[in-house]
Amino acid sequence: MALTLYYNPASFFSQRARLAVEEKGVAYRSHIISHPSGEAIEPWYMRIQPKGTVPALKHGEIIKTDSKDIILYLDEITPDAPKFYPDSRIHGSDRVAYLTDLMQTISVEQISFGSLCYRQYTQDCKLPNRFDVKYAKQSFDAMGDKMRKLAEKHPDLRDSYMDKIKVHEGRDLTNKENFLVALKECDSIMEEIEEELAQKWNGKFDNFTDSDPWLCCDHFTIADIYLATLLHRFVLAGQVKRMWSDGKRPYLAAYYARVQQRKSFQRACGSANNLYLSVLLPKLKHQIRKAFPRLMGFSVFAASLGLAVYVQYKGYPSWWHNNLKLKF
Ligand SMILES: N[C@@H](CCC(=O)N[C@@H](CS)C(=O)NCC(=O)O)C(=O)O
Repeated sequence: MALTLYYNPASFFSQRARLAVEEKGVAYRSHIISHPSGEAIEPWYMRIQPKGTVPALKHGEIIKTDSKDIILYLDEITPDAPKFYPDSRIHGSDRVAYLTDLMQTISVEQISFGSLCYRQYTQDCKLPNRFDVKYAKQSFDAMGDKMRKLAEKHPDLRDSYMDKIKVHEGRDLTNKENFLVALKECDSIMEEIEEELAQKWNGKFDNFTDSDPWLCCDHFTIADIYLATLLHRFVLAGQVKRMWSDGKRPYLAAYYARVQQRKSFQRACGSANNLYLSVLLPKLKHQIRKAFPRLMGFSVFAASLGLAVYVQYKGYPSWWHNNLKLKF
């Protein structure tokens, strides 16, 4: 049975899930969720993912609604493939657990929103620049209003909408202090990872082959999924200079260069900084999907009207008679 992955190409947590499915090479259907159109809070999606976030994975009746759970589930359904989360018999498995938990503490959303709003702390930021604190607050308020209306209209989803409103109200993604703290915490985590890579690669910075280890093990694990997507986020958020460039953390730089060669990474993250592919196309697709019943209705109406006008002035077309002859 095919998997369906609901995601947005520009979303950080979606990239984790996508990188994982691409790594496993399992067949999956893509359903892109358009955030700007509010698709993630539409009732049909809230019934799949009550938190209204991406990613979500559907496999028959089974639904996974968190990127880490999706990664673990992929391990479960591919018992013969190397494990993202290897068991204790595999050398380096303890480091996988430790570094994954460590990277899980990074507030990536705070860093993304902070980089959008406080450009002075970024360099070559690739995130859309029409975004600022005022715009962010207006969008969050508008989303809150929309969710209140949806909660009234769909009593079965009321609790999910109210929980989501609470989550939104309880966080302050545009707070400058929180952003700077998150960056600082990230700095020290990147330092630990640099040391880990230094031990593993011991002076090797390029010409990697399949026999060279990844962050913790000989194969690509969940820790690599977390690190690869994180480094990619730093690129988009204009944080490369701070995190690894100019010889600051040469192993991290080498890691990013190496992971960029990986097909799975290119497929999972490649379109994230393409405004057309990651924002405009999903928005257009969503609008067409939504307008489809109306478009169909309008087309049938316009065709019938055209035919009626034609018949009025020119009589029945020949194919009409032919069809009638065939029938009777
Ligand atoms: N813990 C979740 C987090 C998912 C998440 O927060 N996704 C973001 C996109 S990167 C989202 O959908 N945010 C929209 C919102 O919070 O309303 C996971 O790991 O999948």
